[in-house]
Formats: sequence, structure tokens, C-alpha cells
Amino acid sequence: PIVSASNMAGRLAALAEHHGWTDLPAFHEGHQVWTHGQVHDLAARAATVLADHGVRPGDRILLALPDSLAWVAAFLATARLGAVAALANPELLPAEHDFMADDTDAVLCVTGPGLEDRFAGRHQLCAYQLLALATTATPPATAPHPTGPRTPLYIQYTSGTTGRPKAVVHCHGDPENYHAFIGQRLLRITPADVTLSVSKLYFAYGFGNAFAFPLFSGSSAVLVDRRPTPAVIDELTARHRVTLLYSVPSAYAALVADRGSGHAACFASVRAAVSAGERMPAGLGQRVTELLGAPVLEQIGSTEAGHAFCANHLDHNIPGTVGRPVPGYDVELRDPTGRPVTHDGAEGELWVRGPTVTPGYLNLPEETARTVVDGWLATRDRARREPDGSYRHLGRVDDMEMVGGITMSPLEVEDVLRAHPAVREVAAASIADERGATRLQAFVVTNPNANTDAADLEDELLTLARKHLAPFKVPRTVTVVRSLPRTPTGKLRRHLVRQGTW
Ligand code: 3SK
Repeated sequence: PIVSASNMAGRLAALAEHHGWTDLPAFHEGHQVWTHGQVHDLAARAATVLADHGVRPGDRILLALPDSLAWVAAFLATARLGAVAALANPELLPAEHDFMADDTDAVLCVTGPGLEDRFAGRHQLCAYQLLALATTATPPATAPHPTGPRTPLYIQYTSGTTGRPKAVVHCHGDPENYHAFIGQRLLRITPADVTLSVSKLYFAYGFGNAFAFPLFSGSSAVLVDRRPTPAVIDELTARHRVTLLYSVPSAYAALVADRGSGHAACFASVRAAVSAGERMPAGLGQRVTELLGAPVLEQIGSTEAGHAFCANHLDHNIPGTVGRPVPGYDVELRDPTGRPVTHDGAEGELWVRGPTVTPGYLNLPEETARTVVDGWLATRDRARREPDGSYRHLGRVDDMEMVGGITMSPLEVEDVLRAHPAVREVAAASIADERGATRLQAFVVTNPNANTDAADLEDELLTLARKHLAPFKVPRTVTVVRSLPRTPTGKLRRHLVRQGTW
């Protein structure tokens, strides 16, 4: 592992100088372009502003702002001071933000547009004030505080497919490792690359894609303050000549929906697309490859691992799998008793060991002890190992449903229903009725161009299920819905599907 002993923000500024990247674009925001040199200069001055607001090494600062130059400057300034940035989705509810501010004991909250009054009673700085103070008053740059590779740098909340968010800690050495292992080795990112990530900077996937990789490679990223729609992805990709597109299966499904087959000219510059966050449904990868005219590389990672730990890459891409372990990480499959299962074709829970695995959750020692055991991370993802060493993702460990006393995977049902051309997204779960009896129910989102009556489609899908599934796996009902409950990273919130309300 290439871990740096120095402060991450200082190291990035030094790398930009050393490699001559200072005049190259780093971030595109609207019609503005910020070079690597401008970004590091701004961050050094923003660090002085934060220090003037009382921030000291080891303090925690909550960042609740959308992807923007201000986000990047606030993060790098925090890092420079040796303080810790807790990354919050700005779209959360006030109570969720309060929980994070309390949980992290934040000394300062840096907020985005519309959140000026969000943290009443707390020390707060609006992002535009931070930028204004750092640019107009031009305070002197603050020197990077000395840190080591395992000094805490940032906190990300797990997106919570099941419940209460947990604060995952990562360290100064981690982003450089994400880049060395994935950005540089697997994706071969060069300064000529331009990134567009559907996943936002405050999530693990987006943080690596659109912050760590561009800054450690001298390349650039397009920053978008909200989740881009397919039309926005088309427009931004064409305008900025995006070469690397990072997205999640539900957003790729939306991108291919409602278009004819074949390549779209707006994607001519794309050289590779990456998919993570959820299992890629069979067939979707091929349709995306045709649309983009570029390979789709599936990978799997987690907030606790920091970024991807298994990935396909340009020279070894097996669609339908999440690829082999990323160099630098050890991966094992374990049975429910914790024993490794080693033969080809074995199925089990994925456990991962590597230099970026979190030291633990903030304030949750018992949860940490259950999740990180002797340096191995229990991912709660199920997988099967293929003979070539690739892994096939089989869903989450707690995805299993109990139907009529039999345990079954809802993914099998979902795959059958998804084969219908009118279906874009599907979720199946066993849902308790008013008497407490559980019944398997399926929910589908249709393709926008599907010209089918909802009741007819529901009947057709039940017929399809009866044809391809054992009787106990056939859903009792299939219902057309407008959307499915997903985390902001695109993962299905199965606990909400099970409650039948969202
Ligand atoms: O959710 C994932 O699978 C993932 C993939 C890459 C990096 C980070 C994450 C959380």
C-alpha cells in the first residue's frame, strides 16, 4: 500500500506542484472551471478562516452542503487543520442533521444553500461565507497540520438500508490508497480524464470517484449539486466530454429506458462506466454498454471499507460479477458460523481485510466489535466465488425472506419479473397482513415508454412468475408503483418494502 505519512491536504497540494498539475482543470461547476492550483490555494486560505472560527486539530466539523467547490474547499481546509469532516447529505431532515451534529459533537457546521437556519444554537458557517472570507479577505494560507496515515480524516454515515445511521471513520492515508488501488491501477486514470459521478461526494462511492481520484491523478470531475436526471447526464457528458461515468444500477436503468437500442452520440467521449451500490440486473450491463459504446465495470465496496474491494477492470471484465479482489485487499467467504468456505462455487458472506478498512464506528464500540474482527470487515453482503476468482454478488445477508416457513431469496423473484420489457425496477418482500401472516408481494416501476394498463401488467407478471417459479415463490400480488424506496446511493431500502409503506 502506498500510504502517505503526511497530511492528505498538504500531500495533494505537493503532488499537484510536483507533477505540474496546478494549471490543469480539477473541478467543473456550472460554467466555471477550477484548476488544481486554485483549489489548493483556496483550501489553504479556507483553513485559516476555519481556524479563526475556533477549529483545532481533532475537532469535528459537520459539512452539510451539496457537491460544489465550497464542499471541496471545506473538506480540504478541515483536513489541513488536522480536524475531522463529518459528511452529511444536505437533503436530510432537520432531526437527522441534529442527530449527526450531536453524534459527532461537531464544533462547527458548514452549511449549503437553504440550510442557513438549520443548526440553530450551534456554531455555523454558511458555505458562501466561507468562500467569500477565503477569497476576498485573502487570509494567509495555513500550513498543513502534521498527521499520520491512520489519523482520522473524515466520517461518513452508512446510508442505512436497515435503520439508524452509523458514523464510519476514515483516515488520512485512505484516499491515496483508493486512488492507488482503483483509480490508478484498475481504471488507469490520467490527467486527461473527466469524471461524472451520479453518487454524491458525501457517500463513499462518490467521494472516491469525484474527489479522491481526480485530486490524486491530476484529472477533473464535474460537480453537480443534485442527483442528475438522464437528460442532465446526457447534457453534462457531452458538454464536458466526460470519459469516466460512475453510477448505480437504478440510475443506469433510467438512462437506458425510453431510448432505442444502440449508441448515443452524447456519450462518444466515455471510455468506461462503473456500476456499484447494488447488484446489476442481468441484461442491463449489456444495454448500457451499447448505449455508451464503452465497457461497464461492476464493482462492490462499502462505506466501512472506504471504497471498492472487488472490481472488474479494463483487462478483466466479467459482466454479472463484481470482479476479483482489488489488489491490496484480502477477501474471504464465510459461513454463518464465521468459518471460511473456500471451494469454487462456494457461497457465503463476504469478509474483507485491507489498509482502508475503518478503525470503527463512532460511539458504537459493540457494533464495531461485531463488524471489524481481527482486522477483517464483515460486509453483510452474500456472494459466490467463480472459478476465475471473480465474485458474484447475491444480495445482502439480511435480504432473505421467510415465506410459508421457507427461507428464500427475493432476488430470484425480482429477476423473473424484471425480464418483462415493461418493467424497469422491481422489489419483492414478504409483508405482514393485518393478522400478522406474511405474504410475498412484488412492486414494479414501469419503463416510461411501456404502454400497458397497470392492471393488465400486474396480471401478466403473475402469469410470468407462475411459469418460472416454484409455487411458494410466486408473489401473492404484484403492484405497479411510481418509485421504490432507495437510499441516496441507489440501494433498495428493503426494510421499507417489508413494511409496505414509503
Ligand atoms: O456500495 C458500494 O458497493 C460501493 C462501491 C464502491 C465504493 C463505495 C461503495 C460504498
